[in-house]
Amino acid sequence: MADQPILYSFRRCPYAIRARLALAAAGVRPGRDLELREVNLKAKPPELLEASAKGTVPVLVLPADGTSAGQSHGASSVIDQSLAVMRWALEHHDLGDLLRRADTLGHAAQRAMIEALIASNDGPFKHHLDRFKYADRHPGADPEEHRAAALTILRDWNAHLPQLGDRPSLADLALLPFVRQFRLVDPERFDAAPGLTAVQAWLERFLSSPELSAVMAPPWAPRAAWCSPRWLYHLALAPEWRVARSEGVYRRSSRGLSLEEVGFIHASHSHQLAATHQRFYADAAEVLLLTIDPGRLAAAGIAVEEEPAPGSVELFPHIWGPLPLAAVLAWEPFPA
Ligand SMILES: N[C@@H](CCC(=O)N[C@@H](CS)C(=O)NCC(=O)O)C(=O)O
Repeated sequence: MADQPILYSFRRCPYAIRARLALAAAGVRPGRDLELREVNLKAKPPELLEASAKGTVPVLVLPADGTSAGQSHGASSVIDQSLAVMRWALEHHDLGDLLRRADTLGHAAQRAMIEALIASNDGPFKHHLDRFKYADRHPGADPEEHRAAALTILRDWNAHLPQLGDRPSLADLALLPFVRQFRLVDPERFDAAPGLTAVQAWLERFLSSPELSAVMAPPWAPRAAWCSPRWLYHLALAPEWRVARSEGVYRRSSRGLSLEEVGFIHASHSHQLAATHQRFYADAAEVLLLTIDPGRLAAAGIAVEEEPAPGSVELFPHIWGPLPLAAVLAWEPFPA
């Protein structure tokens, strides 16, 4: 496991989707050929930020002897742009000739068109998509103006896509996740938009394709975020967490026991979570997983001790004091 490539990914991110599509097309299988780490973008694991400080997904971390592509990062190398991940995957294995490398008549022109389409997507189309989809994040932007500008680009693609032939290319994998996102803002209007027959049919094929389904489901897209061994975890009951959020501090130790009764708050390391859940919470409703940053506990003056659970030699992290909300990076239903 340790010398497998690691892919940091986020299920719905179009950049991560295109990377997963290319890796899957290259025959890569999570679990067998790489370790997939689904990321919560609101609580990025320190391992991701150490590999690539800019903190975007996808990021592919290759073991020392993986390849010379990407930036050197200690013993491993890191590819932190989705297109570079796609090219890395397909340069190793490109059965369908998605890169159009075969020396066939017309392929040089197709390669140039692939580049042009990707530049158009990653530049202007993405710009307008963001301002149409997330108008609230772009004060002053008129979403309708940006929708119209995006449609103009799509009409241009509508004229050019047929020239890439029937077989999928790198451009299909690179563009489709973004067109999918554009459609999702207002599917009915997209489907009724004139002058887009080829693009609409192209997207429809993609939406019902096994290739897309495969990368939107486990093992390519787990429902739960990866648990870092650098963080601590605590299982909480939703009503008790709600009380904590209103009071500003969490004071439960374990199921049915308070911090005052026990003296410390029980917690788990990532590898202990499943067993802790099984042992104490399997029959509980509304269980939440709290992700705790031990650095923030230390900053708040709260000690964490590794101590054996009663009747066991296994060491668990014990939080010796009330849990400040600021040390909780994320909470989500558990199991996801
Ligand atoms: N140029 C990058 C862009 C990747 C990107 O922006 N990903 C988004 C998610 S779709 C991200 O990670 N954003 C960071 C955040 O939301 O904090 C690539 O092609 O990989």
